[in-house]
Amino acid sequence: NTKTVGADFDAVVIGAGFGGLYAVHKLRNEQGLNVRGYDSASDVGGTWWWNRYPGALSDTESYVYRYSFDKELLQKGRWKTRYLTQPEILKYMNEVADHLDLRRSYKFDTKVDGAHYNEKTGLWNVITDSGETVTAKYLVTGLGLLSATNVPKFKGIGDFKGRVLHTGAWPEGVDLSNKRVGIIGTGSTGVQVITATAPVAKHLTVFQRSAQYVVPIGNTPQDDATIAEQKANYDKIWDQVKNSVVAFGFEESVEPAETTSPEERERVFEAAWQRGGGFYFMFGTFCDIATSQVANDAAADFIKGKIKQIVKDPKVAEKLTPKDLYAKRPLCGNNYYEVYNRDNVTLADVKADPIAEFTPNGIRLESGEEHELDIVIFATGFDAVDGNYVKMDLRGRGGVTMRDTWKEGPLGYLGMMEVDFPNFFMILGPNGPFTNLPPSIETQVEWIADTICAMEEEGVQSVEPTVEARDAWVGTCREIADMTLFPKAESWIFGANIPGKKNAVMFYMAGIGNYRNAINGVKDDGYASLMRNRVAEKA
Ligand code: FAD
Ligand code: NA7
Repeated sequence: NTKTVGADFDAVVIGAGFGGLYAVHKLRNEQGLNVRGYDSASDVGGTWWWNRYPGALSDTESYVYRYSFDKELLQKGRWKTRYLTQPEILKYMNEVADHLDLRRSYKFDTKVDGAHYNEKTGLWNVITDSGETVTAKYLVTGLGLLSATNVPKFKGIGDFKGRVLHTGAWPEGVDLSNKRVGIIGTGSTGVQVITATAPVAKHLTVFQRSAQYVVPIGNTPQDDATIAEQKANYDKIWDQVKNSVVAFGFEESVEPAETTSPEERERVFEAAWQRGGGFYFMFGTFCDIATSQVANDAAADFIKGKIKQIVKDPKVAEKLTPKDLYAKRPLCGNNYYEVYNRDNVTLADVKADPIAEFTPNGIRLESGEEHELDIVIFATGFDAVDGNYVKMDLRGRGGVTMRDTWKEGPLGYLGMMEVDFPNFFMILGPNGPFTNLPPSIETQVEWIADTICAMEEEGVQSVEPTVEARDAWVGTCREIADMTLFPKAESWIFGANIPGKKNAVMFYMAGIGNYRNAINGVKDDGYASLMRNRVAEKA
């Protein structure tokens, strides 16, 4: 019962994370389209299928790290703590897939190697590594923006007798207890895996390239009364989230630190430190930490003071003290700096003394110092945002490749579309919102589903953005990003973590509320910024 004449499916959806699953639900269950899903993972979950490392959890609070649309599951749900751990999120996503009967549309353990648009048929040819090629009118990609693992190359790694693991492709059954463990990387993931490993490992060596600002996470148990209140106020909560900036469930501060007295700043920062939460510390305390040097210094100095107080060895404290701005993805952890007071933990500063090579027994630094290890964990992050897109052989009109279109950095219209790629819809593509992600994913999937619905109703054969609209959107994203301090810090947010990757704007940083207004404006305007080909006009 495919509606598109001559196609195997109306739509192919790649990915079975939050994005892909919701897209299959909207297009298949609500719009009656014939949909095929693919994921290279063996089951649903996306990020939460792959990232099973010890300590993995979401640092968005439990009641807003979920879909807003499914009230039935919400009423059944019971989260134990303020944040959900990886097994809890994976369980939730399995419940969603069961509840909406999504699995039957998927082929798992199947990677999509490429997708080519055929101008004659107006269909996408989707090529998989199982040897199957299928055709579909619409291609919806939920490939994940933090999904393509970044695995740095080190000399001698093949000689290492121990085990090497990446947090983003974590196998079942790894036992770190009583092992000599090395962890490379101290980003959001590193902080989680470090704090979880230190208490169980025989010895932990942390290889830190950049020191980080880490505030407490505050993962407290959630009592029944709090959960009952969250359930009762659900509509109000989501209304606030979807009209906010970072969509984390708290009201962003409107008070500037610049004009606040030092005593009051200290009081506000201390309260936020006690409360916990990385995004809260950056956006819930004052409104100008991400934009004003003075405010940023104030927040940074407060955290630096905490490091000095917490870490007993002044030399270690110095190594842990960041030298750059507080303008990367804000981090939080469970007694992170306290880890370095433990007798079984060593901090290796690999900015001062870089990793020279892996040896059969461990890692040798340039100074000659060798760390003997049984297991090395790469917490080295991801080729973020466009990584999975340029890995695939994606070809649009006239055979133009996505790799080529994005060779100077990823572009994208509204974070969802690209010029020369008709009927191609990305979930969390480049230049989408920088927020707690499930509400942004829902926002985008709903817009994509509405657009497809309008096309079907009006007999539109294909849509794609105009060059002018795409360039204007990318320009807007650049302008907004340049109003913040984020471009001045080196991180994955601008592609700085991958050697050779061009610095590019990759997010719309004006918040989810403004983003929703912008994309709904395009819809309300009758999609004037899109080129739409009608079947009748083609004939
Ligand atoms: P993903 O969940 O990444 O799913 C993408 C799927 O696409 C994957 O399963 C992948 O196998 C599949 N895929 C990709 N390419 C192909 C291909 N060519 N063929 C077949 N399948 C393919 N976000 C927050 O908002 N708050 C948090 O606290 C938070 N914590 C995080 C912690 C970790 C450790 C990580 C890695 C990410 C975190 N994120 C967090 C971001 C998280 O990725 C998103 O919240 C969300 O899960 C993204 O969902 P998605 O469906 O867009 O992509
Ligand atoms: P991040 O934030 O990119 O962190 C990766 C870490 O790995 C960071 O400390 C890097 O140091 C370090 N790194 C990367 N390559 C190397 C090499 N070659 N040598 C030494 N150290 C290295 O990734 P995460 O997984 O922690 O977090 C990404 C997002 O995913 C996060 O926002 C969560 O939402 C989940 P650097 O800072 O570049 O000096």
